[in-house]
Amino acid sequence: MPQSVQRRQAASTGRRLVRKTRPPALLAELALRRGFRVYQDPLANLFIRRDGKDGHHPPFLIGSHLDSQPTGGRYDGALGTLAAFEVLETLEDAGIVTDVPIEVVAWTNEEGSRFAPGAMGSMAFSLGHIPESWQDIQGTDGVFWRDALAETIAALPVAEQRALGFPISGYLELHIEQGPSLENENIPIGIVTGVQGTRWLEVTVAGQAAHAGTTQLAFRRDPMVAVTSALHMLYETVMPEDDNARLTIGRIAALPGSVNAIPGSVSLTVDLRHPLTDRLNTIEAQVLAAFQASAALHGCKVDIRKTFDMSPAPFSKAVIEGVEQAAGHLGLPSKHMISGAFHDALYVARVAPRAMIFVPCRDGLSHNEAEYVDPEHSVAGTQMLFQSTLDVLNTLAIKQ
Ligand code: HGY
Ligand code: MN
Ligand code: MN
Repeated sequence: MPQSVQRRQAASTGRRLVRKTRPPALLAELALRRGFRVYQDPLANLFIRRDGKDGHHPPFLIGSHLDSQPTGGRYDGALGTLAAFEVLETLEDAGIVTDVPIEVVAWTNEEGSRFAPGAMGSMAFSLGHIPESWQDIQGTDGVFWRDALAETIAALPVAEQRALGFPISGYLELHIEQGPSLENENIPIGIVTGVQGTRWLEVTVAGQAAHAGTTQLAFRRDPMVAVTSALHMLYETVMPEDDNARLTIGRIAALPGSVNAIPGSVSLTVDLRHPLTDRLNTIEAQVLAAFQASAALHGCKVDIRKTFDMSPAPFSKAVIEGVEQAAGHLGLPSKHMISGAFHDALYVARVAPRAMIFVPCRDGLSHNEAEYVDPEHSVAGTQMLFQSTLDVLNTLAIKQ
């Protein structure tokens, strides 16, 4: 059958496949067609394995995540996961047999938007167990995490089950920068040397629900007043006073949420970021003090829960060297940089040598449906992931 007909048939099968399956199942299906092994662990982390000569050597992992944000884009996580699969296919097509197995990984719940904390898949993988406290986690939609996890695992019967956490020889992740610096400097490749720290707080200020029309100021215990004055103070100080600090209130809700009732309580999320742990500690203390003082002033009570605490972490010198070599081999301009976003590579950092590769995204926009990557940057990033995988196996002195 002529190649052109084969290609047309493969394309139409691919389109049919895409219409009917969810991303993990689609990726698993494509992997099985190529003869790769597909595994899933108790956190629904998805692994696609291409064996090497020495099947007993811990695999080298490349990948990212497939989950997204409520108004997420098409590249955050997906680019790194699909590029990793492309690397596996290219090794297969080129008949390159690495000594060590190479596995593509798609980590579960990197975003943490529906179920906090983020990076649950890579966190549990690095811990080697599922934290007991996770059994009670409820999503923003009220669904229990444990039920959503069971459903996700059941939705991929083609995957072989494997234990949570196993030795790996290294990890590389391609990701969009999610910021403007590469695009502004017209540099196609970022060599990521570390990730800043992240903390999430859930704040609930409780006052007294009352009638909006009949309750004079002196009789109000209005949590919305307490919250807005605390936020005003924090917005005026945290980021204006420290260029590296990030403070974001992404979710806020007033209960009972009636137009003519003073709220009984106001709940909100706080996302704090900084490259330095002691600055994160100072800013977190500032946030707590602001809400406590403002709640007391307005006759309210405040409850603050920390739902995520990801310390800043550097990436590995040997892996960074491999990525630098790859940029040299490919003649691609690059620059070292710290990641403003957190990534699964941060938790993998606890169990293996690792680094990341960034490519620009238009206007630095991410966590937005307008997220976009020029095709030339997707290609450059994927070539970098391929070449870096081979070069890093060298710099980590892992036989190829
Ligand atoms: O929030 C983050 O930094 C990541 O994009 N999930
Ligand atoms: Mn991501
Ligand atoms: Mn993201």
